[in-house]
Amino acid sequence: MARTLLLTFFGPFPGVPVNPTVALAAGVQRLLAQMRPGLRVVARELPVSYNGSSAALRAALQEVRPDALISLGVAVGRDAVSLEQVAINLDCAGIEDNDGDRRCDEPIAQGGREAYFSSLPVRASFERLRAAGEPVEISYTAGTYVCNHVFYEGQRISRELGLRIPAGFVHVPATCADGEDATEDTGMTAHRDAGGVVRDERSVPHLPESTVVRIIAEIASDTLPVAE
Ligand code: PCA
Repeated sequence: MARTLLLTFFGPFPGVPVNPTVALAAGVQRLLAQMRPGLRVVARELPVSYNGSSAALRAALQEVRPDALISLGVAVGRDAVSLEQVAINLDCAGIEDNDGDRRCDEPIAQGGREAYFSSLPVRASFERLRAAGEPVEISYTAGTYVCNHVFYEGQRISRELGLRIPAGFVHVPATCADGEDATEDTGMTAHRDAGGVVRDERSVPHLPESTVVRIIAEIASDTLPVAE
């Protein structure tokens, strides 16, 4: 039976008028259809909302019952694709979510575990991709905004639904079309709470979209390897 990957992505949020994960998810779906024809990829947009993302993620997990979950988000200012290692039980950001909800030091799940580690093959994918010269890193904070929230909820809700699946989060830098100037201004703001790195607002690092698509497809393929 074909195995299924649930790939989630986000739309715009304050400071990010165009979220690169929309195009990346579509690109990953296309590339995996070639690379791994036996793998079914369901891509779903989640709202950039604490409550809304939990509800949408639960509905998607219940409906799709995937064999793996990879969630994507942008962290403006980073210069490598980040395999996130740890999700923490905390919502706290200086910016509102898209429902106008601003949170400070609130637990995601009252009485829930303080943290979850990614169950994607983070170290193995990182080592393999780095050896191939790809711009990747392991990150130990996914921030405290909606991306960390979704990463935490992916772990918590999949367990609650009895799904024993690899689940994790990949943060991507700003992207540019292939061949475009990699430091072109995109009108994006780097928010530290959203995993961003605030250096020089005028020179946000960008990676070519095709590079990021390739890296995410490789991570997906490592997560659900071809059955023996
Ligand atoms: N990045 C934000 C939320 C949505 C997104 O793409 C974050 O890193 O929290």
